[in-house]
Amino acid sequence: MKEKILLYNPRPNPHLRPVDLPLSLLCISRFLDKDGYNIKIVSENLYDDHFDVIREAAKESMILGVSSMTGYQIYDGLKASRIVKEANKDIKVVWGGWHPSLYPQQVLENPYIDIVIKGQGERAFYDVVKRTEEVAPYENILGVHWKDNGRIYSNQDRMLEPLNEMPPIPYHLVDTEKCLIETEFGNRTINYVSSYGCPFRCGFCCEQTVNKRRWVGLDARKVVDDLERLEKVYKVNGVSMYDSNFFVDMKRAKGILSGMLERGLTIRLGNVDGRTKQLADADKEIWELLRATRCYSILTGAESGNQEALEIIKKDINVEDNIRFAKRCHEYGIKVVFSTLVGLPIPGKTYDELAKKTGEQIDATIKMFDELLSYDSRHRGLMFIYCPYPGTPMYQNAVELGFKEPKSLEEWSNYTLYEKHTPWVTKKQVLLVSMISSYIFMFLDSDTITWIGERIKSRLKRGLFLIVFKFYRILARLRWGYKYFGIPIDYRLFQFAKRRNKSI
Ligand code: B12
Ligand code: SF4
Repeated sequence: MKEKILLYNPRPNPHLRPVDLPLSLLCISRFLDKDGYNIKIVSENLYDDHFDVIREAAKESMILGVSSMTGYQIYDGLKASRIVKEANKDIKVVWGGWHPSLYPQQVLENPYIDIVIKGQGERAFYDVVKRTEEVAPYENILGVHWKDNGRIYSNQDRMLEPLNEMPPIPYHLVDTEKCLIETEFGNRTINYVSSYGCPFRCGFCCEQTVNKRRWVGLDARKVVDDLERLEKVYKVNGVSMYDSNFFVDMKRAKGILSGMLERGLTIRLGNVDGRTKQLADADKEIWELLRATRCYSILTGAESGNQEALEIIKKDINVEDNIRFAKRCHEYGIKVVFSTLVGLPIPGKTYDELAKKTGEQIDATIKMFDELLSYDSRHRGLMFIYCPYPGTPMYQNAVELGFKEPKSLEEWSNYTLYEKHTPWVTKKQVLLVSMISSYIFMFLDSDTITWIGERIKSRLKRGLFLIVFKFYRILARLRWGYKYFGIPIDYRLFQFAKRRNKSI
C-alpha cells in the first residue's frame, strides 16, 4: 500500500471561499497518481470543515503539501501546517507555489515547514515524496530547499520542463462538480492551464524571477484532447484559462482553436491571457479562429495610457497598441478585461514628484479607457495602485523609495493588493482609483448585471436588485461621462452594500 499524501489549497482572500478547481495541486499530483499513491486534496469548496478534515487525514499521511501565493494563502497555509504537526509529529510539511518560490529560505525559517519546492512542482514533488518514503536526503533534486536539524540546505534551481511527457491532469482526485463556476461563457465553467511561463519582462511581474523568461506549452493536440475530455466526460461548457500568456506560440494557439473546430467541440474559452501588441499585430487567421470557436474574453495588461509609465514597466508596447487591440476585439466580437496600474516607483524622485507622476498616470489612463471602453459595452476596465510584489524588477526601486517590506512569512500573510503600501501615493489617489475600478468600471460593464443577477435565486430579491442596479448604473455612467469623481456618497453606499452582500 502506497503512502498517503495530503494536499491543501488555502483560500486566497479572507472574505471569499475558493470556488475553482485546485489546479496547482492537481498538477503536482500527476506523477504520484499514476504511480498509485493515495492522494487527498483539500480546499474549502471541497469540504466545509476543511481544517477538521486536514487534522484527521494528517494522522495517517506522510506529507502535507501547501500551495501559496503571496498574501492571505500564507495565513491559512500556516494554520494547516501547525494543525498537521500537532496531529502527527512525523509528517513532513512541504510548501510550493509562487511565494515559497520567491522566498524559500524565509519560508523555511518557520518552525512548521520542512521543505520548499521552488518553481515547477510536478517532478520535484514526486522526487521529494520518494525520498521521504526512503528516508533519504533531498540532495540533487533541482528546486528543493529543506531543513535538517535546524540547518537549511538548498539545491540548484529547476528549469521549466516540457509538459508533453507528463501524465494528464488527474481530475478524478476531486469532486469536480464542486469546482464548476457559473460565468458569462458557461454555466459549467472550469479552470484549466495549457502552458507555464512567459518570455516577457514586465517590471511588476514575478514571472521572470520564477520561470526565468521561459515558456513551455502542451502540444495543441493534447490540449484539444483535454478540452474534449472536459466537455464529454465532465460536461463542462466553459473553460477559464489560467495560462500566464496563452499566445506565446501562435502556431500552437491556432492549432488548439482549429482542433476544437475539427472535433466539433462547443466548449467556450474565456479569460484567455494575451498581450495587446502581439494580438493587434497577429494575422487574420487567429482572429477568425477566435471568433469561430466563440472565444468569450481576453485578459490583457494594457497597463497605462501614459507612455512614460509603459517604458518604466518595460512593457514593450505603445498606448496605440492597446487601442489597435481593442478595435480588433470589437471587430471580432470578443470581450476584453484591460488591467492597468498607476503609482509606479521611479528612482530618484521625491514623494511630491511621484504623487504628481501618479496623477499624470491616472489622467492618461482614464483618457485611454475612454476610448477602449467605447468599443464594446462588455469591456471591463481594471485600475490598480501599484503594489510591490517580491521577486519583481520594480520591487527594489519601491524599497529604496521607502516601501516597508514584510520581513517574515507571517508578515507576508497580511499583504494585500487592495491596501496602500507605497508612501508616495496620496489617500485621495487611492480613493479615486478604487472608486473608478471597483465601482464605475463594474457598472459600465454590461455583463455585470447578468452574472450577479443569476446568483440571486429569490425572484423578489432579484427584482429589487435590478432596480437598484439600474439606478447605480445611471450614476456611474454620469460620473464617467462627465469625469466627475467628487462627493463619493454613492460609492460609499455601494461599498457598504458590497461588504454585506458577498455576491457583488
Ligand atoms: C488563478 C490565479 C489567481 C486566483 C486564485 C489562485 C489560487 N491559487 O487559488 C485569484 C483570482 C484569486 C488570484 C488572485 C491574485 N493573484 Co493570482 N494568479 C492566478 C494565475 C493566473 C493562475 C494560477 C494557477 O492556477 N496556475 C496554474 C498552476 C498549475 O500553476 P502554479 O500555481 O504556478 O503551480 C505550479 C508551481 O507553482 C508549483 N506549485 C504550486 N503549488 C504548489 C504546492 C506544492 C506543495 C508544491 C510542491 C508545488 C506547488 O507546482 C505547480 C505545477 O508546476 C497565476 C498566474 C499563473 N499562470 O500561474 C496568477 C498569480 C499566481 N497571481 C498573482 C497575483 C499577484 C495575484 C493577486 C495578488 C493580484 C492580482 N492582480 O491578481 C491576487 C490576490 C491574491 C491574494 N493573495 O489575495 C501572481 C503571484 C505573485 C505572488 N507573489 O504570489 C501570479 C503569478 C500572476 C503574475 N504573474 O503576477 N490569482
Ligand atoms: S505581466 Fe504578463 S506579459 Fe508581462 S511578464 Fe508577466 S505574464 Fe508576461
